[in-house]
Amino acid sequence: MPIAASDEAEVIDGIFDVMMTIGTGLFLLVQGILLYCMVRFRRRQGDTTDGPPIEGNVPLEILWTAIPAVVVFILAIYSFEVYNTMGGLDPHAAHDVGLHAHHSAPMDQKNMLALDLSSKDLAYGLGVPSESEDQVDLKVKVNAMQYAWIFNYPQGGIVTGELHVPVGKTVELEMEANDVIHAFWLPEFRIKQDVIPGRVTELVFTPNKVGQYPIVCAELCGAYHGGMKTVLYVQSPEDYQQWLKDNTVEKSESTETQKVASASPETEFLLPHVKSLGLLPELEQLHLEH
Ligand SMILES: [Cu+2]
Repeated sequence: MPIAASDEAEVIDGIFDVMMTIGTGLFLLVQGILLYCMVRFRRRQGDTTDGPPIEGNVPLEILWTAIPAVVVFILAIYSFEVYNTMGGLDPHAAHDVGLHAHHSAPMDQKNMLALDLSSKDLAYGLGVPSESEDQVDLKVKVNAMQYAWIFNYPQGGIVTGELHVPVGKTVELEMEANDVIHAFWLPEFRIKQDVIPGRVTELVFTPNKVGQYPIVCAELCGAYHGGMKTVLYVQSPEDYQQWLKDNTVEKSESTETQKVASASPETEFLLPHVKSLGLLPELEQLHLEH
């Protein structure tokens, strides 16, 4: 397994360990009995008789039905508990999310209607568990498109192709796709969520180790699906503040020169997409005025 770099990863690894232990135990038990029987009941030299005609054994059949049934029942309760602990039953209502308002790309009537209707529905994904003390410290909007991830920070007008988050803080991603279904997958955090056009999904997680982790698209989304990956930087609070400061768009700067944060050659190509999708609120305003 890759390292467990979030609080959620530890919960998931807990259930994985339990399943692995049960599976290994059953494997050894079954193979052990098999090997024992091969030796104990082997044909002896000179024995040409038939074996006893056994046509079934009710107690034995009850036993080997009951054991898996109990195992499955325990795992069902345990996994439901894990899902609940991770906030699977507590996603926010999509109408708080407000992602829909930012669409300025040309869109036909049918799509418009679909967006309107979906805004009344619940978001899917992982929220903050209602009984937990945690609060969301940082919200980031995520747009998925063939074949890139775009992250939109509420503070500082930051739009970036890489995700930066501070360690130990609870992060909420509000995700929507611009074209087809994608899936946001963080292997080191053990979480994955579909990202769907016209519908907001969310993920809440708390990174607990500073480092760089891959963000991978886990839903076959087209010819270059395999290249749809980027990096999650989990930073110390100081480094994160510094990154925010370095990338905050100056208020005085003209909207035309607004930059994609940390515009490396790799992310620079996103700029025209970001503009045409109206991801920058100021830009949206500009369109309305004309
Ligand atoms: Cu994709």
